[in-house]
Amino acid sequence: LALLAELREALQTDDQLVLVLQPAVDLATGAPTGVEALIRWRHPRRGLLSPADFIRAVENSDQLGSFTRYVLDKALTVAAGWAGEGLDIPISVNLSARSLLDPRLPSEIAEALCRHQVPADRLVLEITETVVMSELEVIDQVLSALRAMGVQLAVDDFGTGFSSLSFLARVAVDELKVDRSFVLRMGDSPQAAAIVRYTVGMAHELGLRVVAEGVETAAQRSALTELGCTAAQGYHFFKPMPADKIAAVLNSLA
Ligand code: G
Ligand code: G
Ligand code: MN
Ligand code: NA
Repeated sequence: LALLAELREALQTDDQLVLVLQPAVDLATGAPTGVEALIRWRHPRRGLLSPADFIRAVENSDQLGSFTRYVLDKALTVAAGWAGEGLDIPISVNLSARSLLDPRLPSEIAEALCRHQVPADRLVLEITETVVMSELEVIDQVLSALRAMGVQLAVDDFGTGFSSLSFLARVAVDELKVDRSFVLRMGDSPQAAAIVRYTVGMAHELGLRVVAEGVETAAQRSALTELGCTAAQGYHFFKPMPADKIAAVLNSLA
């Protein structure tokens, strides 16, 4: 509870919660295909916190809405800056599945896109399907409204949920992100390699973009290329970086 009181303050004072940004790249050309926004909490006493340390508490509190609006606002501020530099690269934001239960979300996102003058298709919402399946009925309308606006949807951590394929059959998405656990084991596990190959093939057959996550080595990079994967993200290419560094990196790649 102390943590939530502190978060309320952090959301108001606006100096503790920061986004770091990690580009994904085209494996053939090295050009950036998108940038994922990841929140960090520079806590004055607890040190640097990852969302893993506090997101569960936020999701179970009345602050999820303001937290989600805060992250979207920060991410769209960054994206609006790129437009000024002629970079038309989409920004990806991780959404807690629970925030999709709020019927006000689409109109809030529409308002934020308008305020920042960012086209809807420059925003990708990453959803982890594991959490989402249980309440799919409820979120269906929210996701449809977002898609109707032109916002893009990505399935994050694909393959780790129990219902990945049911989710895909049910919800129209634009992108699959192959979970990094498969990328990590691909080299010595035929099973993991088969899962990656199959996911990439299915994504292409469905007309979806596919991004492999957690690529840390050149060997993983070439294995992904052999499996037909076209885009990837991970420490091998870029670690998440502060917002003031990203534009220069994107300009150098584009
Ligand atoms: O960046 P890091 O590996 O610490 O992220 C840990 C987890 O937190 C990942 O599952 C990531 O998707 C999630 N995450 C990162 N930023 C955000 C955010 O802004 N909102 C939500 N809901 N989750 C986030
Ligand atoms: O759940 P999600 O895929 O959104 O989680 C993204 C998280 O993965 C971020 O917290 C980011 O810091 C982390 N990450 C990004 N690249 C790599 C990588 O190459 N290796 C590992 N282990 N983590 C990574
Ligand atoms: Mn993600
Ligand atoms: Na992921």
